[in-house]
Amino acid sequence: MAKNQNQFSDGNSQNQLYVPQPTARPDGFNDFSHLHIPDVEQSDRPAIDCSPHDMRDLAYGLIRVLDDDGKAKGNWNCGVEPQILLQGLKDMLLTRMFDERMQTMHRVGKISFYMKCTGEEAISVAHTAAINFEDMVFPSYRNQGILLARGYNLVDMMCQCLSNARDNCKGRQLPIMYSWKKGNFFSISGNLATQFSQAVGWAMAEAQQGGNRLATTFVGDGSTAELDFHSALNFAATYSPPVILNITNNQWAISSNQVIAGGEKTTFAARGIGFGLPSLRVDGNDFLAVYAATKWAAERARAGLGATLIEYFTYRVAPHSTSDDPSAYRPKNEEDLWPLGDPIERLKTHLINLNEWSEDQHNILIEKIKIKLKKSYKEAESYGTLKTGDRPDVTTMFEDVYEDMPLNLRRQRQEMGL
Ligand SMILES: Cc1ncc(C[n+]2csc(CCOP(=O)(O)OP(=O)(O)O)c2C)c(N)n1
Ligand SMILES: [Mg+2]
Repeated sequence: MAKNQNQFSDGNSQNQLYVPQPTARPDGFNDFSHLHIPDVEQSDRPAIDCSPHDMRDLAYGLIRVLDDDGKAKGNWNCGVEPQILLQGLKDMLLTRMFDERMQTMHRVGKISFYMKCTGEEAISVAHTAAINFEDMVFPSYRNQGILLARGYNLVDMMCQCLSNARDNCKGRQLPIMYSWKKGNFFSISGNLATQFSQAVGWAMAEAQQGGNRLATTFVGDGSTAELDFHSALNFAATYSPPVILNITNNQWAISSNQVIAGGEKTTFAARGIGFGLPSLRVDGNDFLAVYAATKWAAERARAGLGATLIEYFTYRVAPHSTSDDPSAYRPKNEEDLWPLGDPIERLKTHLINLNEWSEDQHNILIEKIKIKLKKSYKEAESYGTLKTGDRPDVTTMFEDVYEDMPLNLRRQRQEMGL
């Protein structure tokens, strides 16, 4: 390899350390023209029992259904009923507006932290539409769209972020680290990628017990560098449990570009090939493509054919969290140049083309969601905010982990005089 600006050495040895760099830094310009975006009609749709070896190209291409004019085309166009698409549009819009509302609540000091998923709404929402409510989700922290698409109570979601008296996590979790048992949504873990092995283990148990539910789990591009990700793939390939392993490649892991997690020389979907897993790379901003790929993986899992790895190619439009400032590490407005567009706008255009939707209906929906969010927030705030209201009782911090409290915890509680 020729020496270039990414290579570092102490000057005395032959060896050089290569450190990949993002395409552009804040003082530069990135229009993503280096990306290869294949035509919508280019990807084959294999049978669900296709051997992973015979479908390797799908890990390097990009499954797309919606073209630039909002028309559905190609082998992955599975003719989804308009009702499902309309519900998807509503859920994506609710997700985006929920995020905006909560971000504002952070700015005025009502919550301590927030994470938006702007630009990534189709991944959570279309995926949820393509599986069953009974299927078990092991999420990342950027999958609030799954909760909203499954109909989780808005007030409960807000109370978790407010860490108030109605917070079902009793103030023990960071805001946005939701948990919804009845919604088959496993508690979000702050330790990146642990959910991958948990999902595979859960799916192995489900298979062993002869159940027909599947597990689905999400990690980010950066989190694929964690060992849990690789051990999960190994177990998933070995035991063929009913699990969908999803990677959201939104190009960034806080300030580290996806090249630092190994995305420069291959795709994240291609990680599956070495393990013998069927692997798909999908346009994450295309609701219909996410839906079709998920359906394919779910059918495969339910037919007893095992796990599928899916990479969703997208862009993290918002900062990593309310603690982050992307202007320190990426060009301003890079998100506007993302070549795969905005998932909400793309589905909206498609539905307008089908005469199933209109600009007027869209604007009315926005107003309705605004009112619903305002009303829900008012109610949530009545249970307290970061600065006001009741907190869960301090004694509760010893509860809920063990059925019978072990001696060490009982002693600690006594030390507190309780
Ligand atoms: C094991 C572990 N290492 C590091 C962190 C700190 N951390 C939290 S989020 C994050 C970035 C993850 O990026 P990515 O996986 O791409 O997901 P995204 O935020 O883009 O959705 C890091 C490094 C953590 N929470 N857990
Ligand atoms: Mg990321």
